Amino acid sequence: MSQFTLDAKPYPLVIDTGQTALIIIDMQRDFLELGGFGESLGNDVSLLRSAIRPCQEILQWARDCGMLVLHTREGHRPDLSDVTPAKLNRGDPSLRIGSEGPMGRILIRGEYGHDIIPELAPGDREPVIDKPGKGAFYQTDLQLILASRGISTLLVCGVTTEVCVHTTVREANDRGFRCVVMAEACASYFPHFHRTGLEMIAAQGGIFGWVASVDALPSRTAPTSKSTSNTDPSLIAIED
Ligand code: TIU
Repeated sequence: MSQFTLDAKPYPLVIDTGQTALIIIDMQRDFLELGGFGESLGNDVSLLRSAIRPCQEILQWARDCGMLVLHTREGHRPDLSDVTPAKLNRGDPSLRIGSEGPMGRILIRGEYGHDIIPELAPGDREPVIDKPGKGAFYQTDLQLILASRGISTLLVCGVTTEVCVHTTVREANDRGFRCVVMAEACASYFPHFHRTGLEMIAAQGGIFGWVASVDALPSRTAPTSKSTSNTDPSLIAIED
C-alpha cells in the first residue's frame, strides 16, 4: 500500500493505492470494432481507439501497484429478458440489441462482439462486471465488491466518456466514492462531448469528481511509444 499526490483538475488529491480501484468501462468489441452496437447506432467506431493505449498503460500501472482492477461490459441475456422496451426500441439503429451481426448478436453476453478487446483482456483476478445499463452500479454487485475491499476512490477510464463513463461516475459519486476520470483513457464518438464531459466532471470545484492525465501517474512503466501520439491534445486538456 502506498500514497501519492495525483495532479488533477480541479485540484490535486492524495491517492492511497490500497483504497483505490481502477475500473475500465466497456472496452468491448461492440463499441470499438466494426459491426457492433456502436456502429449500428451510426457511429464512427475508429474514434474510440485513441483510448486503447492509455487504458493499456494505466492497466499495467495498476497491476504493478497491486491495485484492484475491475472491467465492465454492457450487455444482456440471450433471451433479452433484462432489456427494457425503452432501451430495445430506442432510436433507429441498423441492428437492434439481440439482432445477428457480423460479431454475433448485438450486445448479448457470451457473443464475440460483447467481449472486451484483446488488448485489454481482464486478468484472472480482475472482476468483470456485466451490466444491463449504462451505469456500472445499476443491477450489479459492484458496490458489494468495492465495499468488501475497502475501496473509497475509483480511477475511471473507458468508453464512452459522456454515456457509460459519466453515468458510472455519477452513480459512484452519489454513493460516496471519489472518482478520478483519466482523460485520454476515455473516448467518445463525439469529440466535443468528450471534452465537455470531462469539463463537466471537474467544474464547480469537482461536482462529480476529478480529471487527471495518465501521464500524471507516478513511476509508471515507460511506454514504447507516446500514449497520446494518436490523440488530439485538445481532447486531454481541461481549461483552467
Ligand atoms: N452509445 C454510446 O455512446 N455508449 C453506449 O451505448 N454505451 C457505453 O457508453 N458503454
